[in-house]
Amino acid sequence: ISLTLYRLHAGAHCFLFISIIAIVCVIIHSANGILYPMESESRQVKDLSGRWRFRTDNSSGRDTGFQERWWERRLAETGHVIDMPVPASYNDITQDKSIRDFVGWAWYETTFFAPNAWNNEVTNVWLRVGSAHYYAMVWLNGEQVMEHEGGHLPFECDVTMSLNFGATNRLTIAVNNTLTPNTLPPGEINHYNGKDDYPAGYFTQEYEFDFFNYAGIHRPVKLYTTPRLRIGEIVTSSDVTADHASATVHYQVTVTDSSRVGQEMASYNITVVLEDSTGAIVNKTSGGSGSITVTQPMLWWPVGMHDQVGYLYTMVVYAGRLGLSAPITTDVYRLKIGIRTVTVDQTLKINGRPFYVIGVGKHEDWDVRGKGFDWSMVVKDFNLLDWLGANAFRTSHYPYAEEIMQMCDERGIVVIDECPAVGMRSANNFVNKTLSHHLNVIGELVTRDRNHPSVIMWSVANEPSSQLPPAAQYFKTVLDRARELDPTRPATFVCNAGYDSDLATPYVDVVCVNKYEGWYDDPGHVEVIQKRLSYFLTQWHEKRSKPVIHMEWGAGAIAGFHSDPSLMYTEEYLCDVMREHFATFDSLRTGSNPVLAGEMIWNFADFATAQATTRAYGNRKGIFTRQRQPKSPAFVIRDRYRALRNQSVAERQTELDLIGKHWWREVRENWDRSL
Ligand code: GCB
Repeated sequence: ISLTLYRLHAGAHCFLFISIIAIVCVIIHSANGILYPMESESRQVKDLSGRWRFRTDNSSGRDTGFQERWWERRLAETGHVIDMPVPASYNDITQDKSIRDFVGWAWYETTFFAPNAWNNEVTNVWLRVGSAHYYAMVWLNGEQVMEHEGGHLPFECDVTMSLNFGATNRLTIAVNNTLTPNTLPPGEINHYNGKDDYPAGYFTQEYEFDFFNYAGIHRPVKLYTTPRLRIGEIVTSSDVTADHASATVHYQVTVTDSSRVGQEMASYNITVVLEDSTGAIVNKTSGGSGSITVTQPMLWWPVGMHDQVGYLYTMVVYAGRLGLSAPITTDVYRLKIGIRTVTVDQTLKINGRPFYVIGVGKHEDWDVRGKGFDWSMVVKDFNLLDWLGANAFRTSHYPYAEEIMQMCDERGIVVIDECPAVGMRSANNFVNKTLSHHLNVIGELVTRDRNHPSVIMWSVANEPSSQLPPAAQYFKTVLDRARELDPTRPATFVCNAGYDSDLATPYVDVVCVNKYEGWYDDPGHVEVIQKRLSYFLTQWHEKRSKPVIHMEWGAGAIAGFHSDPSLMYTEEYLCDVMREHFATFDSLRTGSNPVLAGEMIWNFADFATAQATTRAYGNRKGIFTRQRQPKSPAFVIRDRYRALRNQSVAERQTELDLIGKHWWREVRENWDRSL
């Protein structure tokens, strides 16, 4: 029995929740291993997505659910429940404004059947929540099994001991979307107590980031089985020789054995087989860590750099116990990997070749489902990226669903993978409490995504007030942590402090900057864009001597608003802003020491924000509407991105031709010599 003091809000009128919770099973939501649930000979997956039961706790302290211990009985017995899809944000599902704008604990419940076949000596059953925003507590059959802070990242635990096998099980999840100065992203609750002109008990949640704080269970909740002796974590990386003739895949496998805690690794047998995309075996080895040599490897290339993009191998890992005569395999896991390198010198390089980013800033944001994972929307977005000719996006401003990362691997879309540290605009965000959570989040993010070849860089934050003195040490610490956890990728944060005032970019590997020339700067004056933007980007480059990516630029354009000559908010205005930016980018991306390593327009599509006088039904900087229809600027950017993409394919072809000629000359010379 443990006493959990649960403090949710900073400030004098914080909600203080006291709950006595019996914790029977060990709570595991470790950064040590959180492999995506995959089926195999030894693993089964059961998806609990669907229609769950739901209610918000509308009590003034939002604590009735804890006082009345709602997890101990059917949610419907505690009060009125409604249908709620999982995964989805709950905000836009109903016609009820109080649910859309709800702040506090929202309660979810579902029931499922656990097959008797899972009830045996050798099987463990895991419960995994893909993500829930922001703070989640999970009970199975009335028993607390997990809690987790932070949206956008998965958490899981072993629920074998809490399940009713051959019977129905009740799963209760309470989710709280309250943000404080120390959450990521941060926010604040403003109470209006003592203000006689506001209703009694009135409060609002405020935040500095520019997207709606959607809440709920955003990604699928799954049960999956593993043998007691299971593969807990696989870490891979690769080296490629300069001539691309050979590669080495390094791996490390962690095995855990819940039936024999403390067993020496030496008593386990691990076999690693590398298969090509047809399933043919390339090479194999054994042991908990080691490397595999691949001759003439098919490298992982992004869109535009090769005619075969997104090539993936499968690493098949077998783990077992050493038997008396032969090893006994218990667990099998198949991990898709790509062989590629990322390096940064004067510019950003993939497999030793310069890579120029032509991308978009995105959001997980869709009509009705909010930030809820939805295959139709996800596949549509990838088709639009292809239509545009983009080769990259940033997971602005939080980690995206694992399924999205898998599609990036397959489609050769490069990802700059971002932490949910956005809106850190005041000094009280740069304190130890936030820092320790930030370090945890980086751990969870890197652990989840480090095997994705598409991920080429970690972004630890977006637009923090990096001109404030505490930001320097703060960001040095988080950037170092990212590089320590993953020495194979560069790390950065996205900066909008001035080149003469920022204190934290000395610690990044690539300078990533946001600037809205012609919009927030010099609004309405497209005629100054080229001169001012070129000056700005060149200053950054000279100041830090690192490659620069222009990570956000753009302008609001409301679909259907037109004017010629253009005016702000019309489609034509964004087209004009684009043309001026493109001319500038072209002058800075070429030459022997190019200033620019990439460009990303903000944003891929219109998205929901908090209501504000500066936001007309959300943020309208999308080149697509929120319903994914193109505005006229989408065609302008498509012309550019497709031309750049085809140009790099053509450049690559020239290289191949040269290699071909070179090879033919060598054959001829050898032939001549032998005659
Ligand atoms: C920014 C932010 C992004 C906003 C954008 C805007 O700099 O990084 O989250 O949505 O500006 O449109 O204001």
